[in-house]
This record gives sequence, structure tokens and C-alpha cells, in this order.
Amino acid sequence: MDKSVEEFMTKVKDKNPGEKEFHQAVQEVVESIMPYIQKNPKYKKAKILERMVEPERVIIFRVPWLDDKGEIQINRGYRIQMNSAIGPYKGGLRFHPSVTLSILKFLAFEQVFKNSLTTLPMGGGKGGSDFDPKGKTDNEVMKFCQSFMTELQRYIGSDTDVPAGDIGVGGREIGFMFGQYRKIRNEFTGVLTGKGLNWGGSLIRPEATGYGATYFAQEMLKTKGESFKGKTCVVSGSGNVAQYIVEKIHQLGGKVVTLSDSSGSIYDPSGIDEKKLTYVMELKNVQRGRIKEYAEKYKCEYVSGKTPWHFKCDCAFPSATQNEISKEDAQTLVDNGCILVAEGANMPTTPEGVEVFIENKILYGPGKAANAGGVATSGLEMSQNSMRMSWSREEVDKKLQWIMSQIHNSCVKYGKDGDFVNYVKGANIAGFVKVADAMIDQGLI
Ligand code: NDP
Ligand code: 2IT
Repeated sequence: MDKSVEEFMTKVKDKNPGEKEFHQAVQEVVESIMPYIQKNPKYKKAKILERMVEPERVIIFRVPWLDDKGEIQINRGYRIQMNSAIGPYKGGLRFHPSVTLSILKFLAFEQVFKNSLTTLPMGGGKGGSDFDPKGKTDNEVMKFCQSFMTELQRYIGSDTDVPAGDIGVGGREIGFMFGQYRKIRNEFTGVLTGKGLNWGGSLIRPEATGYGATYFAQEMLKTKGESFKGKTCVVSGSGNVAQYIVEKIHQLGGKVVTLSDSSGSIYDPSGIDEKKLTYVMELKNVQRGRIKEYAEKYKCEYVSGKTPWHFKCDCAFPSATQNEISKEDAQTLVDNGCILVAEGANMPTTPEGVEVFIENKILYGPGKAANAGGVATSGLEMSQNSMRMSWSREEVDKKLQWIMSQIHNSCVKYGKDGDFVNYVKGANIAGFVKVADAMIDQGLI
């Protein structure tokens, strides 16, 4: 490791003990940016990196709620307001039992760079809770969401901080939280994105992360004169992001052969078509069942407790969670002929796995570039809310495609190295420059 990176990381680790996911996300960014900062001393002098790893504000709160048996439950709520130099804090809420301060700080840190890449004026934030929506009734989820928002509402607002969904937070949860915000504050504003279409939501927002990741992959393929036609793809996860990646790849002539959840993966060599995807959406979004049931219905293979990376593919779309591709998984993908990895999830590849992709010079699109279509379309939802208007499906989709191509251009601009594009370096530097310059312009903030 470069000496200046090592020194910087020692300080970050000492100041944030035990936060290993946060250290991981910071280290990846710092490794890309340090050489750039050495060449541009104004960033060093202004201690921009040192400031960027310190959240502007961290809010941690108690979330008490009553379950269906009348028993009191207590969860912990968080909001990390990381950086607002280029716009209001913006980023999702994650409800999952694995949620910790470290995980939300890593996600908030990534979000700052991602949002900067979108071309839109959004700062970075993230929040959530260790609440587990799995196995809870709609009534229990509502009780939790209401209690969560009763406290969170003090800190957010349409010009201050605009949360959205992430793992465990979809349309249902956004609805319950929006209702509670409106009731307490007596105002109807765009304080959350991912809202229902009848009450301020944007067309294409549900599809946006998955569609955007596919558009980004399409841009990467274009650099090699390739397209999705005839490509076999593996996708992990089976939630919001995974579902719309499957839909878009199918529309573009590719074939998706896997999906997964935290219990295991399905392998359907004949491909997941529209009809099968409709079944998956009903299974996951309405019945809230397990992906194993797909294998039973369509008589295909199910591997219990395993990720899908050992299935042969041309393109891979990790779309479940952080650190789901190990070094060995990355090597298996490369050995099996995989030419492209586009991250629907945030930080799904371990640093050792990333190294394998870069060394082998495959098309590797890191999450903060590849999955930025979700938050970008949230930004478009905010614009529509401010205007009190809504755009058509075609208009939003066109804007999303344009934004993904702009993000791709930015990555190429800062990441081109001969005929290879290092999208990690490109995304990190491009995301950094806009925020860093804004911080310098605005003085010591
Ligand atoms: P969902 O809650 O809709 O789906 C999550 C999926 O990932 C489920 O299939 C879930 O399986 C699986 N999963 C979650 N945690 C784990 C785990 N620890 N191990 C294995 N599988 C797991 O979430 P999204 O689709 O919205 O989010 C997926 C990823 O995409 C996340 O990394 C998120 O941060 C990222 N992302 C989401 C955006 C959005 O707009 N929603 C935008 C940009 C990135 P199970 O049902 O078993 O839990
Ligand atoms: O990780 C992400 O970019 C999201 N979960 C979406 C955030 C948003 O504000 O739409």
C-alpha cells in the first residue's frame, strides 16, 4: 500500500474503531484519489479528504413499537448526514437486522460520490434500522415505520434531507413513513422519494436502479463493440434491483439464468422471461416468499446457501448486498469467461475480488457508477415535486439513459489508461472533484 494511503487509513481506523465496512469503502476511494490529490495540492491544503470522511452529522435514536401480540419491541434508528456541499442530503433507508453504524457510514460515504456522478444537485446520506421486516405483518411494519418517522421527521425535509428505499424498504414502507411525516408536519412535500404514483411518485423510479445498471453495462459493452444480444447473465438477489435488471436484459436480447436470496440461488438455463419475472414479482413483492419456490414451480436447479457466481456467464450483476463476491468467486467468474460485472448492489465485491477484475481487465462497473440510476431518478422525482408536475414514462426513461451515459463518460474521462478503462478510479475521481471544488468554494464547512 502507498505510504500516504496507509497513514491516512491509520487515522481513519483509529478514529472509527471496529467499523470495518466503513474502512473498506474509504480505503477504496482513497487509493484512487491520493495520486490525484498529490498532483492537485489545493485539495491537500484544504484537507478535503480528511473532511469528507467525517460525517457532517450522525443521528442515532430509539424506535419503540408494539407488535401484534401487544409486546413492546425496541429497535435502533440511524441517519447519517454525510455531505451536503452540492445539495440536500439524499440516500436510502435500509431495514435489515445486519444494519450497524459501520454499514450505514459506508453506504453514506459511497452515496456522496454516487450522487455527485449523477449530474444532479444532491448531497449524500443514508439511514435505516436493525428492524427485520421479514415475517412481520403489514400492521407491524406500519407501527415500526410510524415510530421511526416520529423521530426522523425532526431532521429531514424536502430541502434538507430526502430519504428513499434500500434493502427492506420499498413502496409499502415509504408509504407508511410518508403518511406519518405528513400527519406530524402538516405539509405535503417531496420529503421522501420512491413514493406511490398517486401521491407524488415518479414513473420509472421503481425500475430505475435495475434499468440504470443495465444501461450502464450497455455503455461498457459498446466500448468493445458488443451488445446484450445472445449474452448469458447471472444476477444475484431477487428484490427491487434484481427484478428490473432481469426485465431490461430480457428486453435487450440477453438471457438471465439466475436469481438468489439470502437462503440460496436458482439456476434456470432456459432463461427468466417476462412470464417468469411476473411470477417472481408476485412471489417476492406480494407473497414475500422465498426464491426456492421458483425452482419448484419451474422445475429447475436450486442451490441452498450458495451465491450464483459459479454458473457460467458472459455478464454478472451482483444485486443483493455488500461483500457477496469474494476473491475466489471473482476468479471463478473470470475463469468461466465472464467479460463484464456491473454492480447493482453497493460494494458487493470484496477488495480482493475487485483486484481480480482489474488485473484481468474485464469491464468492471463499481456500484457508485453502475447503480446510480436509482438515486438519479429520485433526483428527477424531487424536480417533479418542486414543479408540482409529473413527466411521462418516456421522458423519465430518456433522462435516465442520458444520465447513465454521462456517468459512463465521466468514468472514461478520469479512468482511461491506454485502451483499458479503470471504472473504479474514474468514478472515484469524477465523483470527488465536483464535491471537493464545491467545498473549497464554500469555505471551511
Ligand atoms: P430488496 O430488499 O428489494 O432486495 C434485497 C435482495 O437481496 C433480496 O433478494 C435479499 O434476500 C437479498 N439480500 C439482502 N441481504 C442479503 C444478505 N445479507 N445476504 C444475501 N442476500 C441478501 O433490496 P434492493 O433490491 O433495493 O437492494 C439490493 C442492493 O441494491 C443493495 O445493496 C442496495 O444497497 C442496492 N441499491 C438499491 C437501490 C434502490 O433503489 N433500491 C439503489 C442503489 C443500490 P432476502 O429476501 O433473503 O433477504
Ligand atoms: O443506494 C442507493 O443509491 C439507494 N438506495 C437509492 C437512494 C435514493 O435516494 O434513491
